[in-house]
Parts: sequence; C-alpha cells; structure tokens
Amino acid sequence: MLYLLQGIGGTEREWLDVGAANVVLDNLIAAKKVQPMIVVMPNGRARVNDRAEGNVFESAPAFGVFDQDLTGSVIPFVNSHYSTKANQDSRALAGLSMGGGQSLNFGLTNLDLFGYIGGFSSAPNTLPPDKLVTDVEKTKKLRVLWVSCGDKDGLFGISQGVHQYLKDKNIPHVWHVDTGPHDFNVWKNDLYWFSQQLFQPR
Ligand code: FER
Repeated sequence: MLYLLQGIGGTEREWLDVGAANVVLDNLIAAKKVQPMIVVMPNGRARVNDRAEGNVFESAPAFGVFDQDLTGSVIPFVNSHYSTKANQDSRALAGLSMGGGQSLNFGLTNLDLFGYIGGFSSAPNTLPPDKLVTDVEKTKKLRVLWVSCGDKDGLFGISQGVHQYLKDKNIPHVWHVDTGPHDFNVWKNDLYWFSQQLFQPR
C-alpha cells in the first residue's frame, strides 16, 4: 500500500485530477516496472472544512494534526477493509509539498509503520532534520527514503537541508533533484521513479 498525500492547494482528488497518478501507475504496471499496489489517497487537511478554498495557507495547522487520523483511523480502516499485507514492509508513505512534509514528519517518527518514505518538494511544515531523525540506526533500516525537489523550487533549501543531514549521519537515502519549479511535472516524475522502488522482492 502506498499512502499518497496532497499539497496545500489540493484535496484527496489532487493526485488523480492534476497528477494523473492512476495513469502513471497503470502504465508502469503494464510495463511490469512497478509492483501492483493499492494506493490510498486520504485528505491530509484534518478539519471539518477540508476543501482547498479561501486562503489555503490558513489550513496549514490542519495538515499538522493529520497523523492522528492516518495512524488512528485511515490505516486501521484500510487494514480491516482491504486485502492488504498489513506490515511495514508493505506500506509506503509519500506526498508532495505539505504532503511531503507530512510524510517525512509522520513517517520518520513512526518507523515501525512504514518501510518506504518519500518527501517530494517538502514544504515549511517539515520538521527540522534533528527532530525528524530521532533514531539514526532505525532510520538506516528503511527500505527507501526518498527526498526530492525541483531545482527551481523556492522551497529547495528545505529538502536540501534534510538531504545534507541524512548524508552527515550516513543514513542511506535517495536525493533526487529534478529540473523545474514547484509543480506537478516534478511530482509526476517523483511518483514515476519512487513507485518503481516500492515493494520489490528482497
Ligand atoms: C509555505 C509555503 C508553501 C507553507 C506551505 C507551503 C505552511 C505549501 C505548499 C504546497 O503544499 O504546495 O510557507 O507554509
């Protein structure tokens, strides 16, 4: 299962309507480049009005408390309602921008839940690297830790800071710098490459 999270301007539909995630993955499955997988796209804006309307930046705090929904409701629901392998080795968490920050924040502090974590062009909600990585040895055991950003993205320094910290601590990770700004061309590429690294036989 891949849990795939949206940005501050999106909802649970963003990866489908703007990112064509279903098309990207169906093509990769047809080409036998990815393992068939369930993709869960929950709305990461954890509040009553979870639409992306008005000043979307006002909803940033609602992204910060989504971990309670993710670990307390969404993952248990998926485990009990779908034919899944409910273990860390079969569970990935990734997202773009606010969702990238959420993936790093929630994933790296719940290392027993996720075997694969991807932060795509992560936003200022990303915790400082020394708060993200609380257990270096356990973090090293992740099957994939993916940190990426477009080279023309104003938020580049956030991902670069995470990469530098991981490098300093000798934590294996993918540092993927794409050509481009803060947009879906970059994030579709992230999905294209990241998904191919998921759930591969050891
Ligand atoms: C910010 C700049 C960008 C911020 C969030 C974003 C919470 C998120 C961008 C996105 O999700 O695309 O200062 O603060």
